[in-house]
Amino acid sequence: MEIDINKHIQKAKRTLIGSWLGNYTKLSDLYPHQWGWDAAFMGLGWSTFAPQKAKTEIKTQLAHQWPNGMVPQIIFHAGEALNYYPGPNRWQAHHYSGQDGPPTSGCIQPPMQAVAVLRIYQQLDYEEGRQFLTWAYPRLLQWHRYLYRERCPDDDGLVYVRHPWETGLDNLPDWDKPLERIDLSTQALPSYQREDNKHITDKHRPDHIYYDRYTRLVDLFYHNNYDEEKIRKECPFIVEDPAFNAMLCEANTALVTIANIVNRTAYEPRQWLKQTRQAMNNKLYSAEDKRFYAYDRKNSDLLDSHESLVGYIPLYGGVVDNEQAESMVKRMKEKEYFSDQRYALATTSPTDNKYTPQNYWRGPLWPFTNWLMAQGLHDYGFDQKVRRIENDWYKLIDQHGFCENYNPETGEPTGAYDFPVAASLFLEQTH
Ligand code: 9WN
Repeated sequence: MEIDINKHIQKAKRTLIGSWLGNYTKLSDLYPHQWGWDAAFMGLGWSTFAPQKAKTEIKTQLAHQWPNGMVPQIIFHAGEALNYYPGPNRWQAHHYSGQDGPPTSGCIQPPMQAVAVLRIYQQLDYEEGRQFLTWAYPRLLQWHRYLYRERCPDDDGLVYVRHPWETGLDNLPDWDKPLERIDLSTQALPSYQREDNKHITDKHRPDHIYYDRYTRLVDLFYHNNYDEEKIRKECPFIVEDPAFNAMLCEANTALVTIANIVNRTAYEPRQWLKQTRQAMNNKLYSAEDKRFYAYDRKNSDLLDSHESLVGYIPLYGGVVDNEQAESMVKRMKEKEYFSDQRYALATTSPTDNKYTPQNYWRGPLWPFTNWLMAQGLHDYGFDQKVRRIENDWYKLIDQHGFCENYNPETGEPTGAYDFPVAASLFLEQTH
């Protein structure tokens, strides 16, 4: 049966409107605050029919940037009032951020803001668009400077993450090895209460041991006063993630364009772009396996024992040449991402020994990654593959609505329902 895309576009708009709180979009009861890359993704969807709201979403987010330039993973607009774990009291970040206003968490997410800002500009009237860019540009520049100053100690263009939440792809099996290094035996972990599994069944969320590890990292950050140099020494999880760095490349490209529009020199973002692309290819790409791997800085080693989309998201961001793209897609087929047996794209490959089709990032299909992969595949002319992704994704929307993620075997929703980020990315993809 033909899917009525227009009907779903109207529904998607209603989902966004129903989640709008006046200055940002509430994601769900499960995630009742404003999130890092989600806010940028919301900006993309809002820009297709209500660019003013898109602008407000990003302005709200960037208004809470830390003085050191960091754009936090979560802005707790309602403080501790809404139940989310870990909330501001666990992060203790407000003692160190030097920033007024609502508290925030003390880590980051993939830097998709410049991409959103450029898109929003394109949808605004000329004068308003320029004003928006003029306002946003120095803030975006500060954000990227933070990443290259604090998170790129070798000055080689590769930015590291220090918590799985910073990748956005939280419990991929790729992160298991560095996480297992976290010693939970010697020192009792101060107690905490999870909130996520009050909304979503345990089997769809990360296991408890992961939350213990996530919490241990959060505690380590504030014990080190959010001093990045100290954290870098102490933290067992310091990873150069190819997906994060690919998004950074795309954001740098957007920043170069923005700099040109507002008549600033684009020297810095252009240099960053060149360096990061080069370093990704030199250090994270395996010519033998035809894919990227994350790099574990604590073990000076590639994290090459699992098969997940982190290997291929660098099709986004203009990181690879046509030949590489061709072999990466070939490998994706071999690893059953496009198999007719299931919906495309599982986040962790069905061939991986940790593939769990109902558990969060260990198998489920996510609109976030489907969108990134569709963008990347389109850039290299794999339009048939893009159509395959869209067909499966839209079929799931038709059957179940805008969900956070879906079981690729059965299509069953495995996360939040009526999820505005899923609706937003659908609006962007169909625009
Ligand atoms: C932790 C908000 C976020 C997304 C992440 C997704 C999930 C949070 C959580 O929800 O992570 O950041 O509590 O599980 O993994 O990608 O940004 O939608």
